[in-house]
Amino acid sequence: MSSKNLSLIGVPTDIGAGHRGASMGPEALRVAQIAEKLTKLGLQVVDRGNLQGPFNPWLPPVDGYRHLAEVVAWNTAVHTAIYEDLANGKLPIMLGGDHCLGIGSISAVARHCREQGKSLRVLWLDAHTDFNTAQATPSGNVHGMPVACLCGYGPDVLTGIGGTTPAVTPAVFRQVGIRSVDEGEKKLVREACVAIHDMRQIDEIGMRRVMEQALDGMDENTHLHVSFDVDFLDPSIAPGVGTTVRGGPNYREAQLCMEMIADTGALASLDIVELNPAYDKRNQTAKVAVDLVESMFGKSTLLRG
Ligand code: Z70
Ligand code: MN
Ligand code: MN
Ligand code: MN
Repeated sequence: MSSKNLSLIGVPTDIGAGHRGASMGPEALRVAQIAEKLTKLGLQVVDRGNLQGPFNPWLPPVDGYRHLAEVVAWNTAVHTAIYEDLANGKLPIMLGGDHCLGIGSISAVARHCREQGKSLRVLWLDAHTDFNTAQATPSGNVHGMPVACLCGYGPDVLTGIGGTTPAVTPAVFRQVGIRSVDEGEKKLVREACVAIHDMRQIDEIGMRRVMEQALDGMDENTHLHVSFDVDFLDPSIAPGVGTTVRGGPNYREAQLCMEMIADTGALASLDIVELNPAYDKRNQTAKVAVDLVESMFGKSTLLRG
């Protein structure tokens, strides 16, 4: 792990979600001592507090999007904060908030990489591909659309955040843990050729080989961004999310995944999203998420390193 300073940025909103409560995610991660635990690993951590944005009006979708104006406002704030941290040599960790915020964070990371001549890899840990469009979405919830928006499929007000449309090409993504894709979304994500490592592949060849594939082809010039949707994890260890989908990685598989991320030494930015304390008990899901984030930053269990 490089000697980068970590910066925590809370984004307390559920503006793109289908259930209320992800707005409490940043505080739950703080209560689970994310800053203290990362500091104990020898990292420099500064908590920048929370970004601000519009209240969630909880209205039905309009033209295929729920709360589009508010989603734009939050993502614009995220983009600015993450871009600024990266420009200052920090390693930003976004404490979400729902996954629509990945539009702001990853567009900022992509802009930083363009300006620095770095290549970008985005590891998308999620039960969902999040590749819906206004036409394909069953819900209108923008947290089901960030990957499509980042690839240029979406409304101009979202695809244009950061100034370059598309923000990224589908080739930067490696999606791991996928097990819930809507019918229309399946067609879109296949046509875009997003690299998907679904649960069947994890079952068949194991997390180790899946992660070897997902991290393959990176070099010293690669900026690795991890977008960690907590619903990636099996609900038996992570019930505190809006949408549980059974059949996810268990604790040991997830831990190996995180350890292999640490081993690359390339991790340069991170989103932790979709944690929903309203569905949790005794903050256990936040604790598991923090524990796994420690592994992502090099906490090793045994005689390695
Ligand atoms: C569904 C939709 C979703 C969570 C993403 C679900 C999307 N594909 N749900 N993350 N928790 O409504 O687009
Ligand atoms: Mn940099
Ligand atoms: Mn997601
Ligand atoms: Mn998800």
